Amino acid sequence: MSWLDCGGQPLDLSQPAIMGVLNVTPDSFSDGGLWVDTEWAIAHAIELLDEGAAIIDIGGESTRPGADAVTVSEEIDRVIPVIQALHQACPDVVLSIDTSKPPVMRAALESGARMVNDVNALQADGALEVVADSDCGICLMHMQGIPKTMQHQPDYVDVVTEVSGFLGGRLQACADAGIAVERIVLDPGFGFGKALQHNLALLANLQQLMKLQRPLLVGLSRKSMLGKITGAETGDRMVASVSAALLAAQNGAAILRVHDVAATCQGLQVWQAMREYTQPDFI
Ligand code: 8Y7
Repeated sequence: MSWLDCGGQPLDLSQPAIMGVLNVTPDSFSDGGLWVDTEWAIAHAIELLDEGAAIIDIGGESTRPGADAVTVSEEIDRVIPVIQALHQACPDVVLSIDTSKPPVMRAALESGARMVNDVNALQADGALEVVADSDCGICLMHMQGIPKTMQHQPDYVDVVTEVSGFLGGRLQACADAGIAVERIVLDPGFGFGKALQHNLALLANLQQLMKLQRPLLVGLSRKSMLGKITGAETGDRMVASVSAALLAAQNGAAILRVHDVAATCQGLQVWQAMREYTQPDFI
């Protein structure tokens, strides 16, 4: 369980790996569309890699609460030039395509992406087939509802059991489609149709999701739950984000999806030093 098969190459997960967020959207909620230009996107990706990211997650459609959908061609026009250029500049880096649209997945995989990050867990028509036809890594995320309305009234009887049940079902759907389990990582989907108490229940009980026997990816970076807890605005949540990432790592998360890569790496170094001291056999 300490590696993920991404495009035929193992991604080491014996220590938590950092997935750096690269938004190529004009309306993305925390970067405010700073990185819309291809050249700037590439420069930012290289910065994230230098800071310690193992994966770059490239997204062309904002999934922030209330965001409008974009068309397939618009999304392709935004992300494909960035993926092609990054693949050429850094062929060994794991590039992840953040999309729910099968044609965008296919175009990205053909351009060098080695992972699909789907907040819709491959439920779109044809999505399972695109991933089954390739050898990419795949992140299956839980969401209740759709981005436009998901935060209106999140509703669960037992959020941890329900998220776990959903992810188990999608794991089975992948197995039925012929996708090797070694390629799959699971994500509870913090903030995707979840109130603060649901997010906290999931963070505190990540171990329960580990019973599905797949590595966990978590995205807590700059999210509104951190704003609710601290009162800090989106651009001022780095300390809260790093703290949340460390708590997730402590509770078993294998991949941390973050905006502030350097700060998260620094936090992880402290956590790892303590872990190596207390559990030398664990390394
Ligand atoms: C997540 C994500 C976002 C997450 C995975 C944001 C695309 C909102 N959050 N993908 N995407 N997990 N797998 O805050 O938590 O960046 S978008």
